[in-house]
Amino acid sequence: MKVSIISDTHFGFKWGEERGEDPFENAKEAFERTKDSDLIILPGDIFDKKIPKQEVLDKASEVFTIAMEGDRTVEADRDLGMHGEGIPLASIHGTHERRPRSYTNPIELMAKTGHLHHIDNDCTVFEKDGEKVAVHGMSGVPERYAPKVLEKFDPQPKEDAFNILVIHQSVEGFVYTDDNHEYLSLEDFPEGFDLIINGHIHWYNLERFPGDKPFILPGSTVTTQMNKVEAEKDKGFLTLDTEEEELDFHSLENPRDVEYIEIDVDNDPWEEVKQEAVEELEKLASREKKPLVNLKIRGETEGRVNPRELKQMFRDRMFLNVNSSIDTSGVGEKASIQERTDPWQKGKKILSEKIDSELEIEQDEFLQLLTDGKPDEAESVLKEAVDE
Ligand SMILES: [Mn+2]
Repeated sequence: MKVSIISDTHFGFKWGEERGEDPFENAKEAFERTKDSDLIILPGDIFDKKIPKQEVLDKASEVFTIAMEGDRTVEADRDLGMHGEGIPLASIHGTHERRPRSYTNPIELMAKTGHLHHIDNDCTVFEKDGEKVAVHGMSGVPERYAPKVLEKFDPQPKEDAFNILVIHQSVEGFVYTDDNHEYLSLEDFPEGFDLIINGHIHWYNLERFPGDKPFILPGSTVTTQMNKVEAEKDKGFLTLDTEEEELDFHSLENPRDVEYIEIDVDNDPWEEVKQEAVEELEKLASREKKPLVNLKIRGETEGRVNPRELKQMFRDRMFLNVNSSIDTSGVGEKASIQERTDPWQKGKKILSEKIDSELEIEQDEFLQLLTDGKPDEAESVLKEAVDE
């Protein structure tokens, strides 16, 4: 069976801005180039926001339609509802789409309207000419719950099938920094799967396939963060031939380039440093699509670094990010900056400090209910936790 994997398309990312079309353009190419698939797997973060704008849903449905116009060559072991035509899109929802239980997330909505098939802590078996592919899906959950949710889900490989487990989490060894999170680790995954696909992490990595724990990262189709690891790897999608056990990465033909420049300085005057930066930046300034450029100035300069001056100079030719003091290669540090400024994160932190650590409540859900003006429902979540 020919299975394609398209992950983290992030529809709605930078919506309304110059880069707002990037997620759609990139995903369209991936969908067009996988029209000969029997099955397409979407490992989450298909949308960038849990409540996408109508225009984003509208444009996303156009992308899904590309697959729905393909040939249905497989049969499923369950009723796929309105998603009855074309190449089945087997999707989990990611951390960006996740909403509390009583709310509808965009993947659920798209499943109800027949645009895709949602697999949530469940398994659907697809069959073509006697060959079976079992897709087991665990949607994204807050990291610290992931080991428990996976244990409870306890997916078991189906006999006589090619078994694929699809998740959307941080996994130890595949995240930038250790910021005291409890992550899933490779040992947590059950044995016997032919392939474990993890969305969420935006650069591809196929090194562990084949193997005992064939854990792979398809990466995203669009750049959402300017960090070094992401800059070094292409954006694209995967194709899998389940009979030949062949897995291939395909680079997108025309994505926006990401460049990372580092300049080391040792108390040099800013004017000199600027000159060097301009020379480097000029080399990247005539691309068809304005590239994303991360300029890092390492060390002290004599006189103040003036990033605005550089940004202004290149504003029509690139998206420039100048970094002179904070290392953006580590997400941990980024997260700590966010923590200081994002009221949602701040609220969550206070909440988690105040709530007894023994209480197993989903703080995202609890906070969402409170901010949505539903204190009664929030209270019942809390009561449920106390009763347990
Ligand atoms: Mn993502």
